[in-house]
Amino acid sequence: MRLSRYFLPVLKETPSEAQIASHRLMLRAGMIKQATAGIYSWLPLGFKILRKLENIVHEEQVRAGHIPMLMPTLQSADLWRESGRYDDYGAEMLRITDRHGRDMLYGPTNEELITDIFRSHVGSYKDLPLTLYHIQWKFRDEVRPRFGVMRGREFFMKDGYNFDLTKEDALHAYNRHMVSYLRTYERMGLQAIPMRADSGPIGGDDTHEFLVLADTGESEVFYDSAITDLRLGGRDVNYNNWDECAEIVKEWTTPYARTDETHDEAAFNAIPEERRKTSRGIEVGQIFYFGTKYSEPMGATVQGPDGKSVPVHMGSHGIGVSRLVGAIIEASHDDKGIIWPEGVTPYHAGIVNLKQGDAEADAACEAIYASLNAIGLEPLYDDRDERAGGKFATMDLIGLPWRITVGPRGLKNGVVELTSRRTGESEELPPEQAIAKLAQIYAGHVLRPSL
Ligand code: P5A
Repeated sequence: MRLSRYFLPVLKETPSEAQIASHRLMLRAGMIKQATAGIYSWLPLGFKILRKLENIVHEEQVRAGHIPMLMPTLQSADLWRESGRYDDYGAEMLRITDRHGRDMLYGPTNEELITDIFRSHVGSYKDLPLTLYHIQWKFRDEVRPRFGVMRGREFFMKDGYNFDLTKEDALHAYNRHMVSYLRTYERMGLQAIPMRADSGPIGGDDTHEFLVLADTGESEVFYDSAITDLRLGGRDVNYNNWDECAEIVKEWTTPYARTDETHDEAAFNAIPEERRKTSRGIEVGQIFYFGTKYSEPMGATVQGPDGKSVPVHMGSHGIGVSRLVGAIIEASHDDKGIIWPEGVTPYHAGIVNLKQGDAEADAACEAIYASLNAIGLEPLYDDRDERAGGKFATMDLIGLPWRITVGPRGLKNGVVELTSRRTGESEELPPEQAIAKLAQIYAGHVLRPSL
């Protein structure tokens, strides 16, 4: 992409309404624009990152054997009356009446709708286990939408639902989801810690939230610092191996880690003092096992091997995809702007032409631009006729992890400058070597042509 032809409305001033770094930086970097309280338009740069995160979520879900589909945003109130949640859900549910006077709602979650699909089409235990998921907009009329996309009213969520014959099968689905979520966050360059939590309006006894530690998080969390040393390291998990999944879950859930809702002071105090940590956290996902809470009232049953009809065991699993954009920025920024991890960066490298209009500099930039594209990387070329300082400031603000700076002085010696956004360190290299280095850096990442 050439910056002169892109739509990147960066702001010079810090918007006064933004209280936390991610909100401020998303507005300044031209990623989002508020449409109305808690509802945002995703401008091209923000949209590109949202799609990248969505792709990673899809890939990890499909890898775990879960099946993608798409349900609508608007739902009929009737299904929610069947489960008993229409009245329970309260003011957070946006209720709408259509022209025929029918009660509708903008879905805050999809347990009812998916249970209706299941009961309409599945009748035998032989069709189990089954996990369906989608990534779709949700609406919750939050009392205090704030912090930009972190607590929006409209937000983008991956929600998955497992259907199993027995509790034991459903607990494997729970473990499988926990492991797939750990892999997902890790690919996004994040450490999200599973913490025992409260199930709230979704229900059930077994639930873990995934929290990214950050001072600006809305939840208070208590944990054993030993948990922050754990890594999956991209481990290629075999999801059909129940023991392998259970072992990973055990490793990640044994150290104490809880949100304030389930915090147990006595258990916390049993940890050696130097490992006892209290912090704030951003909830980027939550998984639930709730047994037959929905299948029983809604009649989602299957015929078991003995011919008897039994309600299925279910769980649901959510990832806050739009919230993750803010969470990654909270975890990775500095005074100058965002610092995208390589796995999610909207463009792999920026190209800054220090002397636009200079035949040699322009030609060198064009050649680098073409070479990066040819190896499947997406460069963002700042080809505007602007001062170098302004170009650097924009690149730093939008946070591409690597920048290639091209100027007549370097070209005289046959070199360009390759700079890391994270460390600020620069190296002078011939253009081919800079390209080869970027190819190496991104070798472990899936490079898909993205929007
Ligand atoms: C699990 C999937 C559920 O809704 N039903 C289907 C279950 N869980 S949840 O914890 O309530 O939400 C899942 C994740 O969605 C994100 N999230 C939000 N993101 C932005 N703004 C909001 N107002 C908001 N509310 C929830 C969180 O990341 C949460 O973990």
